[in-house]
Amino acid sequence: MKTTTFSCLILGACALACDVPDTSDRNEGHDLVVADDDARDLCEMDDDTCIDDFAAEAGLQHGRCGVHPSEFEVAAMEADFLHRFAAGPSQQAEGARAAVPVWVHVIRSNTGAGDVTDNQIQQQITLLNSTYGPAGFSFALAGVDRTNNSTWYSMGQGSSAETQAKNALRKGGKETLNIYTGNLGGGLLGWATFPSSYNSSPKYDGVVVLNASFPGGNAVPYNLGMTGVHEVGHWMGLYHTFQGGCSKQGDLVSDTPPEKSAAFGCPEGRNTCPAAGVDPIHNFMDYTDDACMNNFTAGQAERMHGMMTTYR
Ligand SMILES: [Ca+2]
Ligand SMILES: [Ca+2]
Ligand SMILES: [Zn+2]
Repeated sequence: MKTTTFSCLILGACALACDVPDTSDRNEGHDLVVADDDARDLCEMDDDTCIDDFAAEAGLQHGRCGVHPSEFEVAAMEADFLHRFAAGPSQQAEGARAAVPVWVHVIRSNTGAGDVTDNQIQQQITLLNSTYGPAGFSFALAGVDRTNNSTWYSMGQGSSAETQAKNALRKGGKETLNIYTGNLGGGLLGWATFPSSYNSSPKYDGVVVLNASFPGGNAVPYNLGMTGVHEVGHWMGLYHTFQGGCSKQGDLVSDTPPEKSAAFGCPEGRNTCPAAGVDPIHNFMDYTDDACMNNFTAGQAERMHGMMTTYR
């Protein structure tokens, strides 16, 4: 375990500072330029709670979703966001935004196995509209393409297959949501890039979703399309509700009660942090079953609007 100093440039950025074990690959999904060595040195010496939170988060590396930024990466993203947000919106004023254009890239095996039907895709778009509508967002299908490539079909997060597929298939600019489907490696249901990584890696921008998680797929209990909803949440700038564990900063959204670790199933009344409020197990940004998820909070909606006007 090493100790270095992490400078607090941004309000709240150091709330999670701790020393954590020297593990690698905590997060491979984005393109922030941060030194791995700096990512770990963040807790008060012997702060067991802090260290436990980190361990819990690291243990979820291969859970429902592959998006697990370290606290250092979160701090870097928040710094970039606050800096750009202060400079004013890059895009349309709030309220004037058109529906988010959506390209769906269905990747199948060499023999064409693993298709996602047009009907399933339409159901996924409908679900995005019903789940994000209350937050003030809408989505419109811009196009669908289908590619047979067994290597891409079984892509893992951060793999060269992922890079190749995205370089070949991505459509549109920063405003366009690109969804890639396949039978993903690592047992993951999906992963996504954050808005702040678009500038440095535009071709990499987008979400990757397990084909069987689309509405009507066979990934029970994750086959109602909520993986798509969840991953798009990351694409629009949201963290998991359990980001940062019980720490004060948490997921950078004030009206989602802190949660020590991901919730699975639908554990009604779960309460893992001393702070007020039961765990937000019905939130789209937790890990619960699709049928258990039903909301974004007002704070999450506000954060997404800030992210979208700043980056997209
Ligand atoms: Ca919160
Ligand atoms: Ca609580
Ligand atoms: Zn996630």
